[in-house]
Amino acid sequence: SFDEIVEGTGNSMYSGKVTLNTVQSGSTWQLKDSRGNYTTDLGGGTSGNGTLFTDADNIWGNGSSTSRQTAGVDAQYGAERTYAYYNNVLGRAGIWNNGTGARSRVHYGNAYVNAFWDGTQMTYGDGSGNTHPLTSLDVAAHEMSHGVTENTAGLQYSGDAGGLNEATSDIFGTAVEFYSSNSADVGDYLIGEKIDINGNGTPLRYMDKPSKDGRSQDCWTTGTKNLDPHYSSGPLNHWFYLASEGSGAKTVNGVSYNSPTCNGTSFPGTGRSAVEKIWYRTLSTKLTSTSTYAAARNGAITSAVELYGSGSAQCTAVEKAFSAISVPA
Ligand code: ASN
Ligand code: ZN
Ligand code: CA
Repeated sequence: SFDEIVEGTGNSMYSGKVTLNTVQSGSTWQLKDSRGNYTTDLGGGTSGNGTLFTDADNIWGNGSSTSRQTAGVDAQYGAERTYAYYNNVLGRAGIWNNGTGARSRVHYGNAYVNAFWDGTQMTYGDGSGNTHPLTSLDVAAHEMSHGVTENTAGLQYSGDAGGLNEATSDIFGTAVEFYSSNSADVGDYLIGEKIDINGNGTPLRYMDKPSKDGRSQDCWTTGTKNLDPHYSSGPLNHWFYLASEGSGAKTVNGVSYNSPTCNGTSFPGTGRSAVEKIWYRTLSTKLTSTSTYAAARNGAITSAVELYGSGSAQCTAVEKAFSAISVPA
């Protein structure tokens, strides 16, 4: 018998009913796509590769944590959509740019409230009460983007570079969410709005005004380098929002934002799609492991010139947005 790639149906926790690419092997299906992205069940363990999810009817999960397949559906959907985004939008064939997918492991530990990339694979905890797996699309794409950063600029996880590293994951986590926007999970400039990690319905991070989380910076300072990367990411997240959407109040996909500038300027955005391409070019051709916010500014402006020309609206927005987060020329 031959294995065959087919289309399956997933009842996800956070993204509604989704299409998955699965492998049919005789009369069972595997949670695996044609690139080799696949998802395994750790069953509460914390080591090993886990057990590949299989199914008898190619309809996966029930949209709730009462089915152990459900977290697998969201993780696999995240891997497939993230692969598709990098491949189709940025021309990168996956994390390693060699056409191969990655393993995702779910049900890590007991009530583990985190998800992580470890250099080879994705791992997801089940969240508080084992009922809120950390598998929303923005979080999954965030974690996989750590793999992309590791295989491009190689930004270290401390100093200014640590903040650039974390923000890069938030930027592409958000880009993948917009790329796959549906009624269950609309594209937004919030991180982790579906996983209720704070227990009160608030998201983990806000790109329009990062300080709304109570810890992240809106504006770069000489002290940014001393913060945890999840807070020194604030200025670059703010830059991405400002360059894309512009300063001030705006509603996108029904979500309202109000983004202040650090220098009192007002300016329009140039659209997310250009800013994503500019930032990916910066990450993959301009930055190194110890790059600073100043290097990010210079690299992004050079990338915008290369992609869109000097004096282009895209270049102007990138420049104004860096000045607006207090990274000087
Ligand atoms: N989920 C966290 C992150 O991607 C894990 C970590 O602290 N590295 O940033
Ligand atoms: Zn991260
Ligand atoms: Ca989001």
